[in-house]
Amino acid sequence: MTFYDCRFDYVPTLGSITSFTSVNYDSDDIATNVGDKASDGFTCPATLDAMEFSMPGSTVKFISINLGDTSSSDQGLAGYFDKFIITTEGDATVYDLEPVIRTATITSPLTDQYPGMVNFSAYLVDDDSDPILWAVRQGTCEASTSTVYGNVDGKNNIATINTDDFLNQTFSFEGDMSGMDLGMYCFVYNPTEDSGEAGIRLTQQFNLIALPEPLLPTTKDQCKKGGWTTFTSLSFKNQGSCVSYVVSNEKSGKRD
Ligand SMILES: [Ca+2]
Ligand SMILES: [Ca+2]
Repeated sequence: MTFYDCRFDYVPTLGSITSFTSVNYDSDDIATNVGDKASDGFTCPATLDAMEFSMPGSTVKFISINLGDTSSSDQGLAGYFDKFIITTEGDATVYDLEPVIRTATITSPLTDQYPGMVNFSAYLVDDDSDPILWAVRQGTCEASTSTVYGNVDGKNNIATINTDDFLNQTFSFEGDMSGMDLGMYCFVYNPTEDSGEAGIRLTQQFNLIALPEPLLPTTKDQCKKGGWTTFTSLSFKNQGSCVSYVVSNEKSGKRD
């Protein structure tokens, strides 16, 4: 293994400094500079194409794109890359160097939640993965107070975070809120910042509200025409058991 046998440098002549300039290099273009490993007894040709003749089966090991001047052969080179395209026979690969706009979004919870398991979800778009600080707080979005879940303020709840795709770094936590006081809560999703990054701290307020009262039948008619199936909290076996329920309730009502 060697770093390289022949290295072909292509240095663009200066284009405009106020707009982007397109530069094309073909494999039969004479390289600006050829790095030739001295000790191997092989003299590198002037073009990539010629490698196929002087050393059949040669391959391109890697392509490196440098910005700014690094040696006397590329002095004065200044600029930035917008995009580069590598074309082989019938195949073009585009590397478009748009900057990633760092954003985040909370996707759950909804504004109203019933006591029970509540899902907290969000995602971060970035060019790397940043540690996430998060909390669920009672009655406030303010830091350091009334935290019921999170990885701050002495809480150590573990959320499921997937950073495989930097552009969609997902966050999810299931919190059991049964038995908690009803009222306003706040989910805070706060990715930490690398130096130079704009701050992100998202909050989502939501209300923990009481479960709706179960519907109960009060007349025999409500049991008929399949009506008995709608009273799911009582799980009637059939219309008859629904009717019996109404009748027995009526009787007990009269006794009162
Ligand atoms: Ca970052
Ligand atoms: Ca932040």
